[in-house]
Amino acid sequence: MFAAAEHRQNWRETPLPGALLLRGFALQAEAELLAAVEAITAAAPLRHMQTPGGQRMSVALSNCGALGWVSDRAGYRYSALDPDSGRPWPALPAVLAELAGQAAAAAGFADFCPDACLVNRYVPGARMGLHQDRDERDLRQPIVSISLGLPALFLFGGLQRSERALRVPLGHGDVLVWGGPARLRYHGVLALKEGEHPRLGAQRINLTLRRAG
Ligand code: MD6
Ligand code: FE
Repeated sequence: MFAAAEHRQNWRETPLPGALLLRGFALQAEAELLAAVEAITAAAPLRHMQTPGGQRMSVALSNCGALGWVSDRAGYRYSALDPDSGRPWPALPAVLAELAGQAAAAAGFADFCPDACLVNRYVPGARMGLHQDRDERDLRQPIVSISLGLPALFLFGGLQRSERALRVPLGHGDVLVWGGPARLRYHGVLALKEGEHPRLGAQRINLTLRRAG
């Protein structure tokens, strides 16, 4: 049991083969990360996209990097332009690329060089249904996921949607790297619980870095 906050810092776990959870790994760059999120969302405001089925997503999102993940009635895809502004997404801040590269290397993925960073904002009640990440060109490349703000329960399922999912708590500063045999696992996030984070208030921010193109 590593429930006490002081024991959760800098702890490594392997929830499933191909996945590495680095507890507290992002705290080393906390101030720069929060400033980066501010800058990105000032240039490309968080918005609720539509699913291909026409539902409004409860999670608000933005992107930075050469490619951004978007969803609308036509489907999911990566786009070099922000559909709201018609302009390129903000550049990927160096602090994000560096942190992601270090986390990926710790998980055995050398030379991870992300070109896309999805910024997701959850407020209490927001959730992400089970899905697979398969819009990226090279599925041998891992994904690095950085959690900030309120804690959430991450659902880590199997290769079929029906498989029972593991529940992994993700807190402020935790970094989850996954790839290899875990890359196509279904996953999601349970509805965020009410709460107040000292730095971020009543929200959770998730940054997912990928090599999309
Ligand atoms: C989230 N994350 O944690 C949603 N996908 O808010 C994802 O959908 C995700 O964290 C692929 C890899 C890591 C992730
Ligand atoms: Fe995902």
